Amino acid sequence: MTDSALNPRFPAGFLWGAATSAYQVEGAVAEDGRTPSIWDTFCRTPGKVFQDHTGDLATDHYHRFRADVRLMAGLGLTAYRFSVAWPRVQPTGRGPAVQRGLDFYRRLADELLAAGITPVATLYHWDLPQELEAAGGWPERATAERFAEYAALVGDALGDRVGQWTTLNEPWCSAFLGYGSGVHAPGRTDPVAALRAAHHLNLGHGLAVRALRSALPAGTRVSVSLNLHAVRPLTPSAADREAVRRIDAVGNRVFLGPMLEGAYPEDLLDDTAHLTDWSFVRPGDPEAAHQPLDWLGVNYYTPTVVSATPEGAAPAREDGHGGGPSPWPGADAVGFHQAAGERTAMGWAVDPSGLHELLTGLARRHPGLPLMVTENGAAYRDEVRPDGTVDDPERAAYVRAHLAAVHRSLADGADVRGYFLWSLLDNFEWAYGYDKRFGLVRVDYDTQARTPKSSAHWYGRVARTGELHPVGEQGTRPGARLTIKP
Ligand code: IFM
Repeated sequence: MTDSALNPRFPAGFLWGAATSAYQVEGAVAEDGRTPSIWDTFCRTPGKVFQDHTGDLATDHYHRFRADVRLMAGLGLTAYRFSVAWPRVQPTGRGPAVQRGLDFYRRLADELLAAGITPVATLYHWDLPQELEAAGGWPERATAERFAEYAALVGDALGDRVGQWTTLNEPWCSAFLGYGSGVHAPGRTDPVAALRAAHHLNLGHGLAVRALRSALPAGTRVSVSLNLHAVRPLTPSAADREAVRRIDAVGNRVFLGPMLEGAYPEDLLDDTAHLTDWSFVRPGDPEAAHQPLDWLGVNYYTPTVVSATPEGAAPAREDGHGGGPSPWPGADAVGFHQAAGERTAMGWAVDPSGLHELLTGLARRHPGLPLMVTENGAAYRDEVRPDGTVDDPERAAYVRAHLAAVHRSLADGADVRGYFLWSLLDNFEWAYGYDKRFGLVRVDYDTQARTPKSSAHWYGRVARTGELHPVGEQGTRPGARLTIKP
């Protein structure tokens, strides 16, 4: 048997992508009319971000996108998922669009199409215009309405070039890390504001899907990307299984319920009844959030292990900094634990079975709904060798194991259409600043030189062949070993 007969093979047309988001890579925060987002403000609040790092320059993708597209093409990637910066195209969050801002995304999409790479645009990856936060932010209904107007503007401008869209990236983080635990912008710590934000993100998603559908040509695919939690009990006890139910409600079904089924789960309403009566949900809202989707984006990194009591457990926060208010309204008594085994530099356990569990679970509950892994990847402490190269077999092994889980999910009936590795480039990792590197491509932050790591060459080979080669079988392509210097 040849090697290739042993390698799992993915279906023809499977999208092999990498992902980024605007604030994490673009830089150029004050160019061409862009105004501050909540992340610009948060980064300037002392103590919120590692060493007070900011996204001011990030990876300078705004100016270097052509070289970055060449890198992707050189590797053999077939899709690129990027996000549109709301404060770049509609600086105050209302009113007409700024053409210079939209032009950047037009040029980016054109460059991708010319290189044979499918553009996948995310409308919102956490960079709310600061003016909208000043007016109340996501806890206010008006923000959902503004989001739909923004979606229409972007859809009108890019619909002729971009055929795949996702409305929100990880609304759980926007609502519960942004307004609950406060470890993300805007840094508020109010559980009721977090629940209100979750609802207005659900509503904003639904209104934006409608707005996109009327702005986009027929056949355009529209979706949302959720960071779903593969929740497991620490022990088989009934109490720990009850903790799983609570976290599944406020971690997953708070979005899956309205978006895919048109209703909030009754148990979530009961768990949080001591905090709010949910009267901010108006009649017809859950139905408005429930719009037909062409696929569902799943972002997955590590499982979530919970117990009935917090004793001996890590604080109920996902960012690993410890302490502080909980991002889980109605689940104060739940303890969080690290899954056993190897960890990434984020301290997250490596466990691809969680991805299989999510994909096959969704396929069972929502038959006929195509799925896309819109994020998966790992931060490691990469070392640059004296010759400037980076060998990161642990990242390739992480990705390979998760791709094997995707392959098993396909065999088990999940209709998975593509995989987007997080991330194309080392970039601004939110509260961790530039301390954590998720990239396939090393970025030297002093010079902005890009160097594909060994994982990039390995992943490129997988993308070019559609086969899950063993780690270490890199294969090369002209240009793929290139270091792009500033
Ligand atoms: O960097 C983030 C991304 O912005 C959203 N999903 C998780 C990634 C890694 O933490």
